[in-house]
Amino acid sequence: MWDSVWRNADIATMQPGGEAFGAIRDGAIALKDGRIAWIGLARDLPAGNIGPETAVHDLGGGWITPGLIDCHTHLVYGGSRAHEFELRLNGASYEEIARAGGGIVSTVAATRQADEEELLRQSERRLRALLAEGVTTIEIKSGYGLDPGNELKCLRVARRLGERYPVRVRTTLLAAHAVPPEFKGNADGYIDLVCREIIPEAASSGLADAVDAFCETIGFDAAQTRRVFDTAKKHGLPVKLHAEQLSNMNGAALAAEYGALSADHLEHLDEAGAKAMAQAGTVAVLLPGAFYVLRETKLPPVDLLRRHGVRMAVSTDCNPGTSPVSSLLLILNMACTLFRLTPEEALAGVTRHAAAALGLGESHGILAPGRAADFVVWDIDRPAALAYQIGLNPCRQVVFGGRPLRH
Ligand code: DI6
Ligand code: FE
Repeated sequence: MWDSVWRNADIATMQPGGEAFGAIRDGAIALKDGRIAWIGLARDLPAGNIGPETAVHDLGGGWITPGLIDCHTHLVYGGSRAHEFELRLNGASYEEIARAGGGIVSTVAATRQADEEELLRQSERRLRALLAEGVTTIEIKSGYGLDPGNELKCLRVARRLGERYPVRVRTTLLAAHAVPPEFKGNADGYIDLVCREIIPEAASSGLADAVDAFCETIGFDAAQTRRVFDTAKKHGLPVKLHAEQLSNMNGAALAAEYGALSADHLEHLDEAGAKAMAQAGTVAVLLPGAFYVLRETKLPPVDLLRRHGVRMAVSTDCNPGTSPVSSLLLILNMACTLFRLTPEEALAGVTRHAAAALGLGESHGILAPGRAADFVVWDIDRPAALAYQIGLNPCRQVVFGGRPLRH
């Protein structure tokens, strides 16, 4: 017997290749043990599996989508960078602030100073804002600790958020985010520490699900990135990369060479990088929040990615510097308005493509039998409304692992 049936709504399954959004008009979903047991037209629902214990929910209209997936966040960090927001409004560039000891390094001080409980308290309010908008899976990076103890502290906080809230958390070690003050001028020495201590400990403790790096003029170069990737692979961890954000360092091609789950930002991506990503199946994670906050002018080459069939995800990049954004619905709008994605591409970017960017492409991000029963009921008249309206959260009900959440 099924645990529950949800009917009398339209369903955007996000299955590719058929109807737009994989739509099933006037559909029904049946759930069993936290998974989807059946999905289809309500008129075809096999009644034989509905027993006295089956909870039947008549939704009275609206749309159902897969639970939203925010696949690139730096959500665990201490402090605020609002003062830098003011500096940038007075003309200072992101790079200038970083070189003057601000930027990532200033958040590092605040993150190191905060103990685990305080870091959890500061981070959970950002998580709660995302969950209120239907996020059911989230990636959370480290990257503001920049030493073994503090990097693992950030990953522990990320894991604890997944235990404390109804959300699937995938953690990513981003120790190679910036050179910490104690290694100023000695990036290679810091990469030694990352490879000899931090990655092995993050892997052996089970605290990291993947490893990331910031390959950029103000981050790490290709050789240093390669060392991080080699160590990650040695410890059985998949990789992803902040690539081509402010310049072209052929980071996307390097990520593709390592079979990276994703290459992220990509404003400066060229055709060679797009081709390499397509061949490797590496997902392009587009981050319009950072583009908007930095007032970038170089758009990521969406047409190039389309032409080469590179899957595109979109995400908040929630971080205190370049994307202090805790709204994935706003990012949907920015992906369309700024990057010219279609609403269907944008919604795929926070469902099936975001799942693929986290290595969850076989189990999440599409509503189909056998997959996770993570979905959202929205008060909208069409899926495009999720990208269209700003500041009006149409989330009516979230179901996580088959369990309806109190809203
Ligand atoms: N690129 C970004 O935009 C963020 N990290 C990265 O590698 C910025 C993080 C910060 O400014 O705190
Ligand atoms: Fe980022």
